[in-house]
Amino acid sequence: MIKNSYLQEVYEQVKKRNPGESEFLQAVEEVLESFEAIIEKKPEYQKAGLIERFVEPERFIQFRVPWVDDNGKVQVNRGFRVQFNSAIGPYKGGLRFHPSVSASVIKFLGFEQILKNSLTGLPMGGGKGGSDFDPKGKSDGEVMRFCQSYMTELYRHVGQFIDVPAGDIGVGAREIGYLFGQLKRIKNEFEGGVLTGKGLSYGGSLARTEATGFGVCYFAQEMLKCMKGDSFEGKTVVISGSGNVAIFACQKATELGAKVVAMSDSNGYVYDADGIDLDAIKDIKLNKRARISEYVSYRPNAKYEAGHGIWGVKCDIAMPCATQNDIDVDDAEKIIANGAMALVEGANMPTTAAAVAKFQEAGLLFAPAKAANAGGVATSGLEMSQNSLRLSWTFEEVDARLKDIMVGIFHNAYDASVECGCEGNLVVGANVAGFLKVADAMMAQGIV
Ligand code: NDP
Ligand code: 2IT
Repeated sequence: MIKNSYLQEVYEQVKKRNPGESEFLQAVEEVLESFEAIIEKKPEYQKAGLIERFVEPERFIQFRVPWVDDNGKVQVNRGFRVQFNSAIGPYKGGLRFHPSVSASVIKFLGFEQILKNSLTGLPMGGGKGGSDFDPKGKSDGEVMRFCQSYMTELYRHVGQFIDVPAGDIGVGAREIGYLFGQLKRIKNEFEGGVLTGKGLSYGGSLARTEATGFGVCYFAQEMLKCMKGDSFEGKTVVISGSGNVAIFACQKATELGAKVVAMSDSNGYVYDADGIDLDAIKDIKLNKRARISEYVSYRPNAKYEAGHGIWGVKCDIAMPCATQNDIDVDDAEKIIANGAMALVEGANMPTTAAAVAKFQEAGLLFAPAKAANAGGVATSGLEMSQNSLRLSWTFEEVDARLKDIMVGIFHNAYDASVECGCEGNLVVGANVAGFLKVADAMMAQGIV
């Protein structure tokens, strides 16, 4: 519930302008609620129409993506890119290929990205894009033709100083390669820093693949240490998803001494009391692009259950790393009843607003996505730095920078929560800390 009348008015306008866009409205409402903590101390923001401008994308692009499938049939998908805010740097954010992608999903992700990118301390504005294309079950040739068609429109809107896409759900190294190849061909230019998440042979950064999942754990590690004097050592962890973020969160949590006992995909979850065998998951998901149900053929003692029951598995630390609104109030109640101490968001907005409130009431440590999963885009920023320098850093060097950035984000968010009078509320802390830098830049640049 937003109480400040200026923020309320802005939110009413957002609702009117974006009818039915539930994910976007959910993200905006949470952020505006956090701004209650600062808005009365900053009357200049209202005078400059700052919040009205902040919630309206600078540009929203929607386009047709026609391509021909392996049967010779013409398929048409919808492509999007939102260029939300360029106050502190070129637009930056991933591309998502998933049938659920809509204007609302892209706008919520782009909006969150503004604050996340600001928290990294690197000069990146906020953007996001994607398509309702479903890569599942498509041949390599189909994925390539789709990517080429998508880039045949997107190329006019991107550039290392304009807008720099990367991966997200359904977009990994294969897709980035096809997108880069087509962009280079159209522009007749090898512009390294125009996409991130590139392969290592053509300008990618070591540790970018691992960065989001590793970063989630570095953030959680600092949070556990500073807020509870604790660590991952001996903890039981449940991770939803089994994609890029989930896999490397599992790897790092295990390296830090935890036991991950369950992982999932959109069909169901596996439970392995001995700890997830990550080589098996990597083989199933990265090599075979198959379903997680196959895990039981690698580990006969493990159990597979179809459906969404993963949050009923007892754990100390829950890490949703799949998609938005994965954890609702029922799931939250199960996690709390099972005695968990922390909820760490690896995916973007994986917890419904009502579920977040439950966790906070129950006193769990709560690490919000835009802080906890910022390691991916931070390392994309480091990839851009290396592209500009025409140099490559070692894995250890990139990983060390990533770790420093994640520790820094925790402390910025925590300190902001203290300044806002709600010590330990990292939702408010991350929103406010991310926003103040963007707001300062927007104020300095006039009414644009
Ligand atoms: P991937 O495509 O690699 O993996 C996505 C995983 O989530 C898969 O296991 C997938 O299952 C599952 N999933 C996707 N949609 C749904 C759904 N509707 N219901 C249930 N499960 C679903 O994506 P990433 O790992 O890259 O992304 C995961 C999350 O992390 C997203 O929220 C993304 O925005 C966020 N993120 C990603 C970053 C990155 O660098 N890649 C950076 C920061 C955040 P299935 O295979 O069955 O579809
Ligand atoms: O949600 C995210 O931060 C990402 N998908 C990563 C974006 C990026 O530009 O690396």
